[in-house]
Amino acid sequence: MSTVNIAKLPLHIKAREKIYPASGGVGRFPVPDDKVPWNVEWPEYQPTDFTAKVVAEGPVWADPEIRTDDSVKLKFNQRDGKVNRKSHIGNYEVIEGVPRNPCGRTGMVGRGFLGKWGPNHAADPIVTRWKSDQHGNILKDSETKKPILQFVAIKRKDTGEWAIPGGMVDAGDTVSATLKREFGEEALNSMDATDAEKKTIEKSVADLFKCGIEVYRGYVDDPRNTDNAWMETVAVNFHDMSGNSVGKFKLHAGDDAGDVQWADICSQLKLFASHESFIQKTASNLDAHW
Ligand code: RP5
Repeated sequence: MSTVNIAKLPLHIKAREKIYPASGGVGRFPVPDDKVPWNVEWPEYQPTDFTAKVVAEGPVWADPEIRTDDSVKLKFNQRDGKVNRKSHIGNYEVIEGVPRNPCGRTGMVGRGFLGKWGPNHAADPIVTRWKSDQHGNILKDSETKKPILQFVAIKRKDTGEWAIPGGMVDAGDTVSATLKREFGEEALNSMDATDAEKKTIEKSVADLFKCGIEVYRGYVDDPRNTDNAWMETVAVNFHDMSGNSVGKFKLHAGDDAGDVQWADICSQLKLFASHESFIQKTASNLDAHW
């Protein structure tokens, strides 16, 4: 695979946010737009070194500290046992044994809350249906005259933002298994349904997830990214065309209402990381209102 061509990647913004999420106020070294590319000389750059305690303690999902321990040999830019250290976007640089973010400076070194050095792979299931009234008529936007699409959105606990219910690909796991598992864990588990209803829902999900359309594969502008660890994802759209499958299930219920919902898709949406762009692409593929 070729080396990453940074000129083709969008400028990361959320990966440079002043305060690192859920860190209790850890700040990044401010990086202006023109200093993001690594090929711009910047001797004054002094990134914050931050690895969250939960990562440094060495849980199974995290790599060891490679900057101080020479005995650890991770195989970057390739499959390393059960861990996929290949990037979706090409070979990344490894400087003095440590991977370097292909999208440029973030104002922080170490891994923050990310477990892996280099790419941390995720999968994002975009489950959609047409918005309809109580008679089943599809609703259109009054200005664009295009049908309104809805997607299953969850509210993230770390940043409080709405997001696609994605998750990390576990070592040895596949993207397709992760898509289904994360949707089940993050969206369906919080539904107010009986066990029998849950069985029906699971069957509908299994059928719907048999054919999805890949919407995006690559780098995610995630607020947890650092100079040495970053998120990548594969986002796949599962559209319930008739609304009779997953689309007929009510999502928010119970006391915790609002944590999972069918959200209307339009250009005013504000979502976690790069999720807006995945949703916009989905709306465009289905010729829906944006
Ligand atoms: C984002 O982080 C991905 O697009 C995915 O939605 C998510 C995975 O992280 P966790 O939700 O498991 O924290 O970059």
